[in-house]
Amino acid sequence: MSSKVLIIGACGQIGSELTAKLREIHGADQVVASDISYNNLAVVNSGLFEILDARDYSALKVCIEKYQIDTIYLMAAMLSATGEKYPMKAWDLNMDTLFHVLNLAKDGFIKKVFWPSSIAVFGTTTPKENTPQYTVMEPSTVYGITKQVGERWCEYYHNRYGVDVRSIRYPGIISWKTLPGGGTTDYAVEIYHKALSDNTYESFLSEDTALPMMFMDDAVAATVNIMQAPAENIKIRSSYNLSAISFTPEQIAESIKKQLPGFSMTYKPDFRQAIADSWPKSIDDSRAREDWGWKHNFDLEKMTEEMLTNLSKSEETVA
Ligand code: VAH
Repeated sequence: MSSKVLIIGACGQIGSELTAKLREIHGADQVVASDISYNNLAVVNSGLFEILDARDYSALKVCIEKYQIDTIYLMAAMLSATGEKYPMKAWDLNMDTLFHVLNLAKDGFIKKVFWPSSIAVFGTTTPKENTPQYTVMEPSTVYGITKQVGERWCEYYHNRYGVDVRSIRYPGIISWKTLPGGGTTDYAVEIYHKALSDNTYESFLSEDTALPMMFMDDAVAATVNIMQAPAENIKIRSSYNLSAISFTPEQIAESIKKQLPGFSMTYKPDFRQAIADSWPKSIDDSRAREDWGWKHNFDLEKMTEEMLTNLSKSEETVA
């Protein structure tokens, strides 16, 4: 029986673009997209799709057996800002789904797992510049705590049960196809939409808040690369640091002004400022580059051009 891929959380910001890429690589009939609702019709209508709540172990197992799934990308999670509003829901969603998938792998129902961690695993006591792969990790958000604990469990299931689980610590991800939801780095997506619609944007982070960021195409490429790498090359089974660019709201605003000279920015930090202040400014991802050949393609200027060009086209389409 041919192998099949299941993406959990396929309608989300990363899940939706990862689904498109995996359908391109494996063929649409080899990829099952799933989510708790049909809230991304591009994903739903372009291949196999299932309504699936991965907190329900039995439902997840039925889906795996129905399609003979052997690889799972677990992209469902409650992100940092929303997680602070609903701590126990964030813990339940982020941890229950991970345990179900790891146990299905341990028990031989699936062969391979991708699970996203985040630079949110780092906290205020972590070195902020060029944050190393191994360092102090005292996350102060529920989201970051779930990612830190999740990394420990991934490494444990690999070492104890031989589970082939692979993970990367995503920075903030910027994309134009699907809006993000509930993240602290979401300002870096909203700003492009507002630049085109209003020619101004009020940032909920202060102008000098540098954060590690990445354009979606690089994030999807990294995800595919780590999953296609030979198992022996994946020497870190907690999660790999990953980075591409680091910028502040002021710097992204300057990048936009080069293409939209009339654009203006204002700043009104909210509760997400404290979350951002607890995270690194830049990341050392040399181990990902050494072990499985990671390299990024998008710098800030190239990302801004890509975002404004595609959003303008999509808004023209909408108009
Ligand atoms: C968030 N976009 O803002 C996510 C990400 C590093 C940030 O994990 O919560």
